[in-house]
Amino acid sequence: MIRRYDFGIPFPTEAVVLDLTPNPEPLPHFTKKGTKLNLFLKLERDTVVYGLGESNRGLNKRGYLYESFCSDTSTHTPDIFSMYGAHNFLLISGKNTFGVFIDCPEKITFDIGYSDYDDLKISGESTDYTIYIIEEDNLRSIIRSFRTLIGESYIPPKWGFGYQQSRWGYSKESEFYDIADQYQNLDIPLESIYMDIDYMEAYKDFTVDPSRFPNFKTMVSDLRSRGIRLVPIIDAGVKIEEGYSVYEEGVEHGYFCEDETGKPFVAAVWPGRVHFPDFINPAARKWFGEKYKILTDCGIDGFWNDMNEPAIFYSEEGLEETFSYLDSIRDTNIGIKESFGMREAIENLSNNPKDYDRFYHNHNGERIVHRKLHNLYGYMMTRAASEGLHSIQEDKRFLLFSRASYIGMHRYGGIWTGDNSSWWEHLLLNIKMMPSLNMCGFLYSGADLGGFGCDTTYDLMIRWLQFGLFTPLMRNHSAISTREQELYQFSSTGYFSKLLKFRYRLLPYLYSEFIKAVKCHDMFFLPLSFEYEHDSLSRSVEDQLLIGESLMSAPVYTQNAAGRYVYLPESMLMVKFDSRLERTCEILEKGHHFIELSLEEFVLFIKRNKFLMLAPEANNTDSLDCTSFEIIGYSDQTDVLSYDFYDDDGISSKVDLSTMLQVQISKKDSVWKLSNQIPQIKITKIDIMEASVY
Ligand code: MIG
Repeated sequence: MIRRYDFGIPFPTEAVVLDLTPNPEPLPHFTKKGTKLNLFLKLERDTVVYGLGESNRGLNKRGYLYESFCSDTSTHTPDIFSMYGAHNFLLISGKNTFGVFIDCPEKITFDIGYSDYDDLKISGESTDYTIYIIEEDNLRSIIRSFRTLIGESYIPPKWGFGYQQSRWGYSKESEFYDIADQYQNLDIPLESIYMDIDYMEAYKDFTVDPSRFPNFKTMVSDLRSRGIRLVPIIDAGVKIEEGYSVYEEGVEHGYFCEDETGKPFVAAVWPGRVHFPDFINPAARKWFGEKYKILTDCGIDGFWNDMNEPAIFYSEEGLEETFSYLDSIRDTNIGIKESFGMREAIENLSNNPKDYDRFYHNHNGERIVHRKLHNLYGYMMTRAASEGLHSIQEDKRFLLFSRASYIGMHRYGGIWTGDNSSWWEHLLLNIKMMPSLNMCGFLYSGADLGGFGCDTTYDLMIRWLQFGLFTPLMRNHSAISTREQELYQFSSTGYFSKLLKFRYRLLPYLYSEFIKAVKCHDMFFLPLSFEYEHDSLSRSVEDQLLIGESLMSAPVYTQNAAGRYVYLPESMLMVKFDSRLERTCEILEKGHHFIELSLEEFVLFIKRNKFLMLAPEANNTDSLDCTSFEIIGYSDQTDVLSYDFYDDDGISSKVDLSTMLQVQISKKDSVWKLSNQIPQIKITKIDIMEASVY
């Protein structure tokens, strides 16, 4: 059951797709004070609070403070409150179990047992918001219900599940060919190479620098014929430059955000001074979205949208304030106070929340200050891109993901989790964040594997990839001037080749589970507690995840580990892969186990009476054979096992579960065989471990 409560005059964020009538009764569960957002709830000692999508710290959010305020937070230390996304959904699991979604694009603070461990406080300045309360029988049904409310998640093309290579700094044609050569010469799979800001001419959106990319179209098609796609970045800010058509059209039609006086607002990002397209205005959205055609006409079919919180290096007003402060102390005897003051003045130039009070959106002729709509900006930019791409080719799926987001954007694109660092802590954060993102509708997602900031290390890269094997977006990305981390930069290229080929063996299962999760409003990554709700130990497990209906992953995420402890809520089949990706299987009983795993080993688990279909190895999705499978599984006192397998051409927009195949195997005369006729697929080998044998 979903109930809606309106307060003030909520802005139509279009976060939800169901048109519910507001409930006139008082808001249940919470104590509400005043007209500003101010909710209070007493928590039991063992209440677990899930949710908040892209946010810091644990899977259980209890004990800390979080802000929903899309922020360009370059260093994700444990003390930060906001990240790039604003996902105002909580799932409270205690004596009263329910979901709550606060649909409000302004900043919101979630004090989840931080000021007082037993209190939950949700507050904000806004007087206009909608609250949805979702109640169902169990945690997973609450999520399904919430996801029905917010609508079906974005589906990428199948190639979006391949292994992708990115780095800030690739800046000329020869570099892209070189990356492709290095991967292919070493037989390491590669699906795509990303084009970061350096491909543009002076960081101008929808341009390709002709001096560094003299034959761009040819390059795109050459690489494409080798199975590799290029994925360019698009930034939110549009360079102010006479003669640059995007700038001129934007000014002419009034498509940019305006300052107080009605002139296009000036801020600075990579190109220097820019204007921000007013993505709140549908006409501006349409205009900007159609610009993607400039690149799709060159053969591009994937994009990532960046800097759309929006990130600001400085505003004119901010510069003015900084310079006048510096001038004011120039002739003084600069002491401690001024010395710190100077540093602060410079630091406050970028991403200063004051700047969000300095520009305005046009909403049907009504001027609304940016701060009140802040969390919608990245959402509406990505919506513009999605609608634009759809209008370019309606029947085709494009790859699209964003940095900033709000619930609702999950219908238009995925997200990556921004500028993490090459720290072991961020591998763990990646693991914990995935199910939270899924709760909020963001299924197509992943972190910068190997870490974006700082220098990566060989062992971290390996452990991160071993987890990345399972994330829908599997992209290695790093910052300019950090240690290079393309997989050929390390010595054991043979291992990386094997490991990534295994990603392609898994890919049909991942894809099938992903699409089923989208269509059934379900999760792809699940915390153990969502499946084993009555197993109390499962409630505190945050470093193991269920992946679809058959698998559990238990990645190693600590330096120098010789293995790890794993908790099994029921008996499972342990499948351990060695450095050659050869496997050994063993049935393990419910309980705690220490699993030895040297650096080049990892483990996955198959649940009771489930199996996994593995495709043959491949180096990209073009050459991936999704019709021939090996089956590994675990049978506990049953002679029949089945799996609903979904597959399609991976590119057309129509995705329909009615084409799903039921793959059923059964045991006769102690041999497992496919029991139904499925002409579309071939099963080459069946390897089922039976509990009775154990
Ligand atoms: O201010 O385009 O998060 O992935 O490599 C940095 C350069 C801008 C931030 C993105 C990152 C990207 C980088 N960008």
